[in-house]
Amino acid sequence: MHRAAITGTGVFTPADVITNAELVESYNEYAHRQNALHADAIAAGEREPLAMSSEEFIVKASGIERRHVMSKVGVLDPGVMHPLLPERADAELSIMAEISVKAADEAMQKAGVAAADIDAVICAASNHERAYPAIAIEVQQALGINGFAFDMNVACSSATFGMQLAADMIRTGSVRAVLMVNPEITSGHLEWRDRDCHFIFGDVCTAVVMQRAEDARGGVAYEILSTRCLTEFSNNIRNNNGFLRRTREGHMADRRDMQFRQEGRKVFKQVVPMVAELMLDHLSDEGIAPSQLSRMWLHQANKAMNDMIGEKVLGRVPTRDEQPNILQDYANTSSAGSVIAFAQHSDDLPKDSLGVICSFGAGYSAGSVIVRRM
Ligand code: CO8
Repeated sequence: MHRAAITGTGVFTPADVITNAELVESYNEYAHRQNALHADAIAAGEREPLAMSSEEFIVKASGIERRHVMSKVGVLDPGVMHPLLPERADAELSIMAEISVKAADEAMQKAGVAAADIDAVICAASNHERAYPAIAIEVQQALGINGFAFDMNVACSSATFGMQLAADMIRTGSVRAVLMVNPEITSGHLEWRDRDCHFIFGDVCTAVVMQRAEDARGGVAYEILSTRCLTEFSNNIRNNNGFLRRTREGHMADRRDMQFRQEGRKVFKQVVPMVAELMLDHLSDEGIAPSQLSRMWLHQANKAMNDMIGEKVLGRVPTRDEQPNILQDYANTSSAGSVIAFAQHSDDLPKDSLGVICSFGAGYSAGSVIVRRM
């Protein structure tokens, strides 16, 4: 058996930024227009008026201050309320592959590896822009990587599940090195017209190079000591869009359930204990006391949620150094969130420091990856 290690990370951050102020202004204008359009039905008591959104609520409920998106123009246009991304010809690099290549370039450069050193590409994300061919195979071709590639989707836990897969393949010897990319264009499936969730998500792409520990070339590297994945079915986070859509009567209409929807309160209450228990059991089974952890890189959905999980795991409120958040700048970037936190806050820890990368989300799904600085 070989030892597996994370040897490089990359983050592609889209240039467009939407502040809470901009978001709330456009949503409220949309709500005013809808209320004016349906004024008679509202006056007759046949329809509820849309309530206004507020910056104060967003920051207090989530900790999110801004988000990056691939294109802000359509999102902020009260007459559109979704991103507008030009269609690309089949011969062009697709948008998910393009941002994957950008993040991968950084991760491979940090790891000091060339395309010839990689044996497999995994594209792990919440949604893929088409059914096939796999985005991962397109990335493989664009980067000139040999071997094989495939897409996988476990929503917000895609990256940690991808790490488990890659680590297992490296340990057993079927590959020497894996490139995982997490292109999350969440703006495409977020319902920007719903004030309960319009502030939650942002776009990004992360990439992680994983290799045999003995192949690490001296940059920042973390050995993957152990991984654990968990799923438990729940309809509390759901999106009904899919390839059977046109087969179902009425499904081509503008339906709310074709975008992301959730019971946010229920998710909060059910997922916090599930994740804390997963992390504590995982650490205990590996003989690691929570007090030995130098850092936790958690999924970036909600600041209060992370505070509660961190407190349950450590038995006290973690410091910002022990549990860094990036969600204030990126919002929830689904599977990429814990990887951004790791990429931006892992250079400074001394050799032998222990940490956990942990994600959680739709499914429900949760993944815990225990790492040690090499
Ligand atoms: N402005 C002002 N008021 C608002 C707004 C708003 N924008 N939105 C809601 N309110 C009101 C509500 O109507 C409610 O009013 P009232 O008390 O009168 O009923 C009040 O504010 C409180 O609302 P909530 O109870 O909903 O507020 P919470 O404190 O629970 O906060 C959150 C809402 C932030 C959604 C919180 O519940 C949360 O973060 N929950 C966990 C969410 C989570 O982690 N989800 C994981 C999903 S991510 C995932 O798995 C990936 C899926 C795939 C990617 C999809 C890409 C798009």
